[in-house]
Amino acid sequence: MYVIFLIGTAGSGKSLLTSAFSDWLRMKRQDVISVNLDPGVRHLPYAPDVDVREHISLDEIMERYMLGPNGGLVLASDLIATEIDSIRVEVEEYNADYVVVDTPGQMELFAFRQSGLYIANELTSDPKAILYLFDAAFSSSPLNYVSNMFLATAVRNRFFLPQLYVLSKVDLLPSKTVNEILNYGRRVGALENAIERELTGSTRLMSRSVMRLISSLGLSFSLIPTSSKSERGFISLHSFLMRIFAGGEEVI
Ligand SMILES: Nc1nc2c(ncn2[C@@H]2O[C@H](COP(=O)(O)OP(=O)(O)OP(=O)(O)O)[C@@H](O)[C@H]2O)c(=O)[nH]1
Ligand SMILES: [Mg+2]
Repeated sequence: MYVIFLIGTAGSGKSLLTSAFSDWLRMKRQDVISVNLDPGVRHLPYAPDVDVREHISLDEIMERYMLGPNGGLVLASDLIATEIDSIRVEVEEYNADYVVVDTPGQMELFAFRQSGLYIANELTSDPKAILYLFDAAFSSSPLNYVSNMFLATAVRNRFFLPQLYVLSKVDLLPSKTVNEILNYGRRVGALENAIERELTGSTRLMSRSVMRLISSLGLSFSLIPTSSKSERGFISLHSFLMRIFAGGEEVI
C-alpha cells in the first residue's frame, strides 16, 4: 500500500482533493481507500472507507469534558492516537494499492502535535508521502506564499517523509497568476522580486529573511498545479508520487 497524507491550511482543498484524486485513481483501475482523520468535520465530499468519527465523537468529548469546540478538537485529535490499533486493522484489511488520508481542517492539530506524528507512524508501516497544499488564491500574495513556505518547512521538519507541494484550486485564478506563483517556486529571484515589488517595511524585510533562510536549507518548492474541479495536474501528481514510491513503476 502507498499512503498519501494531505496536509494544508484550513480550507486549502484537502477534502475535495482526497475525493477527486481517489476517484481519478479508481478510474485508472487502482484499488484506493480514503481515510478521514478529521474528528470535527460535519460534511465530506466523499464517503470515507475508514472514518475516525466512528471511533471518536467530538460532541461526546465536548460534553463529557466540558470543552469548547477547539479544546474538544485538541483532545479528540490526541484520543485518535489511543484508537490507532483498531484504525490500523481497518486500513490493513482493505489491502488497497493507495490509501489517501484527509487530515483535520486545522492543520496544527495533525501537523504540530505529537499525536499527529504518532498517528502517521502507526497507521501502517507501508511507504508514505505527504502532499502539502498551497491554496492558489491564498498564495498569490508573496506574503502568504512565504508563510506557506514556512508552514510547509515546519511540516517537513516534523514528519521527515517524502513531501510534494501542490498548488490547489488553480481553476480559480487566471493562468498568468498561476504561472507567477509557479515561478516563485522555480526561481528564488522571482519570489524575491515580488517581495520587493509588493511588500513594504518590516513585512518586506521579514518575508525576505524567511525566504532566504528556507532557501538556504536547500528546500525547493516546485508546486504541482492542480484543480479538484477539472482534474488538472492529476497525471503529474500521480507520476511524482510514483517516482517517490516505486521509482517510476506503475503499481499494477
Ligand atoms: N474551484 C475550486 N474549488 C475548490 C477546489 N478544491 C476545493 N475547493 C473548494 O474550497 C472549499 C474548501 O475545500 P475543502 O476540500 O473542504 O478544503 P479542506 O482543506 O478540506 O478544508 P477544511 O478541512 O475545512 O480545512 C470548498 O468550498 C471546496 O469546494 C478546486 O480545486 N477548485
Ligand atoms: Mg477538510
